[in-house]
Amino acid sequence: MFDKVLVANRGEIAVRVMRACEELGIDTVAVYSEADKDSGHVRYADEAYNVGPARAADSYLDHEAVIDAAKKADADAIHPGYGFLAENAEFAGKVEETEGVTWVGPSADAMEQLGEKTHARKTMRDAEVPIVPGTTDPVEDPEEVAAFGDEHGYPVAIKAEGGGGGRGMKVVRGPDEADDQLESAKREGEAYFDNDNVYLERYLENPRHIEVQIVADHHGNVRHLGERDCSLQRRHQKVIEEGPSPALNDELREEIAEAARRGADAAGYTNAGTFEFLVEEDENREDGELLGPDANFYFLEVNTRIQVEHTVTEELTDIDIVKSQLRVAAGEELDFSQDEVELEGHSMEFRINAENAADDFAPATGGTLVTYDPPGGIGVRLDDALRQGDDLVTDYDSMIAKLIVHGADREECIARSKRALAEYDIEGIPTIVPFHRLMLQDDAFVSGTHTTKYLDHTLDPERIAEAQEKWGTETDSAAGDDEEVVEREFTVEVNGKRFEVDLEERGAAAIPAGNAGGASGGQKPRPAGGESGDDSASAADAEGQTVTAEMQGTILDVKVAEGDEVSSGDVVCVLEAMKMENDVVADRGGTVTQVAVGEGDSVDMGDVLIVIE
Ligand code: MV4
Repeated sequence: MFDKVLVANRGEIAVRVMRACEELGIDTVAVYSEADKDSGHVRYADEAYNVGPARAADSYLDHEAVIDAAKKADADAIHPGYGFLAENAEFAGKVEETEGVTWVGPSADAMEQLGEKTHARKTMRDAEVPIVPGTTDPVEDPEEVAAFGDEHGYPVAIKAEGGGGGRGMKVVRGPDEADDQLESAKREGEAYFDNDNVYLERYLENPRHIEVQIVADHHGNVRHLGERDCSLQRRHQKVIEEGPSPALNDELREEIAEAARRGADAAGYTNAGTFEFLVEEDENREDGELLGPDANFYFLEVNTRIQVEHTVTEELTDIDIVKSQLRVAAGEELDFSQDEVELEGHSMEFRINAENAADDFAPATGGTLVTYDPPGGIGVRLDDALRQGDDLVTDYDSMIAKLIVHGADREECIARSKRALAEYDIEGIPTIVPFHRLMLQDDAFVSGTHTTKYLDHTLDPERIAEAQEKWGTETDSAAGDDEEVVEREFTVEVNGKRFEVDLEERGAAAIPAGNAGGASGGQKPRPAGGESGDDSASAADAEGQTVTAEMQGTILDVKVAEGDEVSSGDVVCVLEAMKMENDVVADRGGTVTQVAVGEGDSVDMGDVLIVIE
């Protein structure tokens, strides 16, 4: 086994990996950026190395800086966690070539081959793992897209060969869209994966998202650890994951898991990985009825890393997947057979994101954890890296913690989750705890009939606003008024009984947070004239309707000019953010009176792009 492991990551997953190391008697090395000098993963590690400035490209993604830190620390392995360098075959290859340092993950070769989606589809087809009907070779010509649509019907998905996780996928609903969508998919593929090859699949309208956890060693042992249901997603971001899936019967469950095991075997896969599938939902499925072996399931892609939601599987199987990764990388043989993998009870993971769900899940722009008092008790696990008093680091993703709940069955798991989320006390930053509490009393989620379309297309946003009002600790942006609201909590005793009293005062001067009364924390107001720029486009005021950037990114294209008439729903510009091209649309019609951005400009979240009167 290794003596010292460098964890090339931050936040909860870095701490998660270090915890496994600690239990195996392995010393831990953290790397950190300037923004993370005081972060939890740095405090947890035995030693820590600064790898550069806040910008991830200059620190956590800097191959040489990370490998240099491993050499300086004399670490004998690098664990990448998820995100950052985890699925970067080039980096894995560099680690493999570094004398004395082992890559904790699949081989660079396997990562590269499975990362090329057409190659992965061929491998799976040959291993008799069902793939979505489509092409296994790249398409070049819009005619081919239309021909495929004619033959197999619309919609057709165009996907980038190097893509995955929702990046580089375009949907074609009719022959007239083939041209534009093909071009856009190729452009995204070129921009993000240096590869403009794209392929086709039949687009499934309303699938469930099921994924199977795999672990495999270097001695030919491949095990599956059952499935997770990740259908509850918002704009390709998972929010709650659970296992076993509430929609599958045992026969179908076994078929999908065994297909994944077969696929991993055929690909010569090692270490931990996840096989993603789409399962076609049956529109006429009754409450309590499950999808059976007649349901269609299709392989989508392999995630060649430990995933955020691996914890769900750990709770069900009692197998520490991170320890398995370390053991396999060190050359040990897996010490359990497939028969010994038993799934017990039901588990759910709730991602605790510092976002305001009522404001379109806007990430917090700063703040301090004035109160951080997480739940505990039977069946409750918390993976996090923050403690009370910490400042929120907003340079990376918004997930600050994961709450993982285990129960004897789904019903107990739901009741326990409600209890745990009600106990979770966080003040100073917004979180999506209220949203999770809403889901636990939502008919579609509780009955397990939700699909990947549910959050983006079906759930009424008004209900999220109500949940935020009821359970949120926020008082400012969620309330939708600009007036300063000061809240104080008092405890009063009347006739020997305690009462908690909340007082609200509107228009009063703010009182500092963190006092004995525990002022309710909200999203920090954006600094006037500050870097996060609500007001950086100064000409935009209450007169016109402003179209603002939903996220930080780069303007790829501006579709309107001053004086143009637009209608509600018209695309006014294209914003590249989070590695995707996003159409920015006018939500009201009118005349464009100002175009505040040009092609190539970088914009921050909240910046004004266009003004319409
Ligand atoms: C699809 C699909 C429907 N049909 N492919 C999105 C993420 C990427 N891994 C693949 N994705 C999809 N591929 C075909 N042929 C629908 C999705 C999809 C989706 C998949 C899983 C979970 C959530 C999703 C949300 C929208 C679209």
